[in-house]
Amino acid sequence: MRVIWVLATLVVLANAGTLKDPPKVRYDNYSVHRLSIRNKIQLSLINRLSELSDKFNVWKEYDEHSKQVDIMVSPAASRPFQLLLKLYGISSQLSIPNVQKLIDDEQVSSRDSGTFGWRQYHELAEIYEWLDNIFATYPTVTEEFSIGKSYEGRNIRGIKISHGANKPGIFIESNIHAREWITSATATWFINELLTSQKEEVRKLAESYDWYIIPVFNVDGFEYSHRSNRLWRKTRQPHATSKCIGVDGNRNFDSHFMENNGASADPCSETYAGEDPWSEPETKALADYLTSIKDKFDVYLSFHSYGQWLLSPYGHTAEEFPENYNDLLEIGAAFGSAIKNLVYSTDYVHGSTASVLYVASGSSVDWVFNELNKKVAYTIEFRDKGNFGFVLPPAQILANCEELMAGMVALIDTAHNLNYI
Ligand code: 0X9
Ligand code: ZN
Repeated sequence: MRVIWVLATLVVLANAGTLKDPPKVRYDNYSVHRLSIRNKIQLSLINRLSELSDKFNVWKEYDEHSKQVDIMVSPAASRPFQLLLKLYGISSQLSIPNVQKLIDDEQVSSRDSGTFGWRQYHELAEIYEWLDNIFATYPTVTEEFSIGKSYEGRNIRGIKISHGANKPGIFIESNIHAREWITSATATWFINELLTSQKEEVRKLAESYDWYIIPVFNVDGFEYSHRSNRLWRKTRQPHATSKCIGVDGNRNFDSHFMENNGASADPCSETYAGEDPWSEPETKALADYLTSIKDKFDVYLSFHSYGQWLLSPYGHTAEEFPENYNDLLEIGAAFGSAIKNLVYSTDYVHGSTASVLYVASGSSVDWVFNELNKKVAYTIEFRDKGNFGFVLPPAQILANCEELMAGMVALIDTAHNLNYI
């Protein structure tokens, strides 16, 4: 009897295992194209394509600056896609011939032996284990915090680094978009630098401010992007009325929610705003936490990829600009030139989200700027310009980190000189 019981349990567990870990989505011969858009007709065709069919996926929406769109096309749709481009006179460049190859290369690249490092991307469990180690190693200057739990019940953890009570604070939120793995890789590296670097400018950053950093905000989506679908962006809460899952966390904040087409009402869209602001437990938890510490920080940064942009408010309109926009531009220029001066000569473009990129409503940065009145708030879109997109090779993690540090030193310095922090 007992043997049967044990066998039955094993069968159930085995099935549960397969249910939990379905095979990973594959992107064999999916290609990414950079399209140059010259008029509204061309743009609406491209936007319709991605709405109508899952054979197309926009990686980077049209922006006024480059007038380009990055779109991923399934192999089955490749020929009709080429015909449509010809018909509508859209010029295009192939930027990634086979997305699966990039995903495979990302996995086989040299693994750090045993220890946590920045030559590879890590899963959530590894990042949390590393965080535990950090708290144990630096108990006097670090403090653990948790903003609450995700839809699937994971802890959304953060670290506070402080060298004395009540210094001006800087808050970093990272990996709200699941597939943007470079963001948590950079956030963890940055935490490590604040704690270990001997460079004078880094020590000054670390010791003059209180740092609040959430390396992986969209924990469910991040886990899903590792286990099932490398290109997952949204949260993981299902909807009552649609088979599609999740919300774009960066459209779910209660600031100009859904305004000016800056988000989608379609649950299957990558920029679905959710039925209401705060429909996602994650965004609600972050807003509550930020509100509870609103007197403790002056600068808010949200890490994203890709495109090499430093984006300030507003996201919801390109017609208006914040009162302190000139200061935001000055800080942005300092960030950009610090990065440009490094050996990689990487170009970052800065400006308001809606004027240089596209209208994006209900983002975390705009909510913090408008509702918590934090007047230095930026989205940072890390490397690259489209040759790798979200699947930035692990060999580039450290270069991106270096760029972030140079940009951060300049950003905080300039914000300090302008009396914001
Ligand atoms: O669309 C977004 O949410 C961000 N770009 S991404 O390609 N990483 O998805 C831009 C966010 C812009 N920020 C504000 N609206 N403030
Ligand atoms: Zn993003």
